[in-house]
Amino acid sequence: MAVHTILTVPDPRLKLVSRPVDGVDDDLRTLMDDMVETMYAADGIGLAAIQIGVDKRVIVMDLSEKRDNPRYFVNPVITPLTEETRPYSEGCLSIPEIYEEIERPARVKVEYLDYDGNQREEIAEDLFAVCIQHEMDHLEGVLFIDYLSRLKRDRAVKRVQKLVRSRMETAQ
Ligand code: GNR
Ligand code: NI
Repeated sequence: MAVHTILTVPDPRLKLVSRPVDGVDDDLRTLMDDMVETMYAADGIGLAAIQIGVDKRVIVMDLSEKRDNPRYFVNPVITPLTEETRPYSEGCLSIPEIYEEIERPARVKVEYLDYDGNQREEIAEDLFAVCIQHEMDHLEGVLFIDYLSRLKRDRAVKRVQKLVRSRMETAQ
């Protein structure tokens, strides 16, 4: 298993529309294992493959307290189940240290293939609903800052660039 570098804005790869996967095989499971390890190393609750530069429709997530319940979503499809929206202060590993309230549908249906390639369907609410919609957006090349005003978005990108540069200097 391997921890990968997480892309940050304004990396153009984060704007790509990810491609559906043919099916779940051992190569894809290796990618999913690496994504979980990368997500844990970065203290995230979710990760889309494009965040490590792979344009496949694959998401991993772990919403458990003990970080011992990784979940895998291949070729996910989301259907909103209500017009009711909920605000949540979102962050993103590709936009480090920026948090903004984003409104999303409160309940969605999620259809996907799991780690073993089995078709599954479930209802997402609360943080699960927030996170799966945030990750689905990554598969479409959309980031939560795209819902903000241009001024706020541009400021966020500049802050991230500054942060990433200062982290680079610290690492040298
Ligand atoms: O770790 C993450 N936390 C988070 C908090 C609120 C709403 C969404 C998220 S997802 C994020 C990890 C990430 O960037 N996934 O794409
Ligand atoms: Ni994100």
